[in-house]
Amino acid sequence: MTITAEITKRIYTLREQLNNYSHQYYVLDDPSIPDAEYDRLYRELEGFEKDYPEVMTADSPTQKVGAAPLASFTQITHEVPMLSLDNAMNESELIDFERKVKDRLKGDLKGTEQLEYACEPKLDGLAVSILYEDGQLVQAATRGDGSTGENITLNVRTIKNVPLSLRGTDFPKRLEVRGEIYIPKAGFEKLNQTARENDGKVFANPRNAAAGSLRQLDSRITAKRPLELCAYSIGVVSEEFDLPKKHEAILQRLKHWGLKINSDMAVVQGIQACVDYFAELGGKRDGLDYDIDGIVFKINDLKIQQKLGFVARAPRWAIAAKFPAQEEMTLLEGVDFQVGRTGALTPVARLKAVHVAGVIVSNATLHNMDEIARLGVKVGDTVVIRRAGDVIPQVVSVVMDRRPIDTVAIEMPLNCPVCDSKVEKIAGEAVARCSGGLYCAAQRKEAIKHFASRKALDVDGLGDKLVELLVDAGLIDSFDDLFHLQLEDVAKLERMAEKSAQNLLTSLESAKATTLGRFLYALGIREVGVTTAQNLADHFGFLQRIQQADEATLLAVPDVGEIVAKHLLSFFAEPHNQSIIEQLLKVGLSWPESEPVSAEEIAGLPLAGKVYVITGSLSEMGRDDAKNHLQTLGGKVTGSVSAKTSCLVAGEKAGSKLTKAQGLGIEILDEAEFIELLRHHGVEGV
Ligand code: I6G
Repeated sequence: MTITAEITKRIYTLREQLNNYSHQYYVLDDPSIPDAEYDRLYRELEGFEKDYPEVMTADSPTQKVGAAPLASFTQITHEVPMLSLDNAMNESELIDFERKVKDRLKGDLKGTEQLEYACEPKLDGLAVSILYEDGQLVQAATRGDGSTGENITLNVRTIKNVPLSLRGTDFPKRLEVRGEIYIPKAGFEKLNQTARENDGKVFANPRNAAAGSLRQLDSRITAKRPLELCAYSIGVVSEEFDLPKKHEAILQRLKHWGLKINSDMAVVQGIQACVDYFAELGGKRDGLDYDIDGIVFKINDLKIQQKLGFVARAPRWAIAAKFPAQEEMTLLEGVDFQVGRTGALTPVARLKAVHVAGVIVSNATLHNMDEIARLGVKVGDTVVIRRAGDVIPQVVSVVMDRRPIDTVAIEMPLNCPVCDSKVEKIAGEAVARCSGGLYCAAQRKEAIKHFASRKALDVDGLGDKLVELLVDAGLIDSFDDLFHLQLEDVAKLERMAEKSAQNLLTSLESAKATTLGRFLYALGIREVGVTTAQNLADHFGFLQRIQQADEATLLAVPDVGEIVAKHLLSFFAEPHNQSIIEQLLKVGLSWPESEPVSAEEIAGLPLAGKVYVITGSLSEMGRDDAKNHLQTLGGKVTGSVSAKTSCLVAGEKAGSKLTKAQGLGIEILDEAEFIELLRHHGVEGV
């Protein structure tokens, strides 16, 4: 086929558009078109390039899919060595850094002058060098030993936010961009989740995942990994090129040429402001989208940088202030098996206490026996513990070269460690369960905690600790016992004053007036969460109808599939459960009964057919209340933004869902507009 001028023009337009959209999405975090539109344009370009291979260029947006595997990586010598940074492990070392800088600059500084610093989060990834010639990406290398690195050009070319050609025309003939390649937390979780499901390689942390992904000889594998680049400096630059005179201005220039820089960076005056920035970002560390291990502070003025120069392999004008490590090594002293509400036995590592990220850790989860097999861990091993954010500390690997000869294999007990009932494992399921049901004190405690929890009966003042005390004191065995508690018995409990005991009894009395949805959820039927319980309540209206429903009738309820139906049927068929329900009704639990809402009625509601997502924090009501109001008006509420979402309710500090909704052109309501919508449809008290 011969190509026409019109098609050639279209190909160039498509490339430019796709590069622009990709830049908006990956670099500016501000997409302007839905993903589906991007995919359509991409496929159109792909089609043309297939029909007219002669128009293919190395920088086409379609060239990010990887190439045939290499036999090995070649070596690249860095024209300008890639340095490392000195570290400051605490505030006084940071203050000391400035003192040394000022000493060296003596005479060059006016007495009162504050030094200006650029502050950048130090991402936990891999340092790389990317060389552009005439605006085209021609080479990428790892840092290696600082003088020589590995040629990873084919891999870096597949990274979505690394431009294959620089934007604009005002770039130097040769430009070496330096930065960190990393995997954001969300991408890391997804990558490991998929690996677990497919028996693939599970990575210990985002840094290892980034390193493993970047050091693939087959760049088609790299192309599938959620890698990103954050640029933080430059190396080689054509001599004749006039660069800005401040580090921060250079970063802005890199951004202008299409490279992502850190949006949390700041410029501050004086070292005390650096200390404050360190504390502020430290406070936000767990909430960031990416892992950081510290903050890099750089003298912002390049002339001063030049005066200070280098020592050994590190610049004198920069320092990395480190946060406490999120990983530490310690000894696995034993493994206990914890019994959950549904009887699932979770292996918990008992560790020699160790400080991790500022907290003493002596327990960590081992998830299940499959995870223990995957780690190859035994009691007596030295293990690596990771504690990131609010999540439970995890055992991420075994230090094999520290393994003593007398380690002991970890085995699932045959009987429940709490009630001695048999432990059962269903083929194909990763978890093993205690078969004791509510006979098992551990399951009883967890079941009662769930029964009293906020989304269930919401018994004010009945927290986890108190439930444990009540069960251990033999005062409660089942849900209904809660409603027979006597003031004098409760008041005798450890740290329970008579007033608190009275408050508890009052809360229990008020909790008796509930809703059918809450009651169903409180029963703790497997796989029946808040939404399914509410759907069952809406669909059937009366408890008795749910108890008597057969499989086909249950399957007609939204959200109820075969597994949930099976759990419901076996729960209501169990005489013990029937008796619990009877007892609860006898002690006075009640809810307003209503005829089920028919499909016609739902279709007639004002928000019928609309799908809402709620994000961020609302100041006037809880998310559950917001959700209930929308559902009462016939709207559906889901957890994630997609093309099916009709409207996003965005409270304070809305994050990625808001960005995605904006990109998809979805209607967005702030809290005031949302309340207005509810009032407009007659919702009272908002
Ligand atoms: O390893 C590094 C991480 C981050 C750096 C760095 C950085 O700036 C934000 N900057 C320099 C100059 C060096 N390494 C050598």
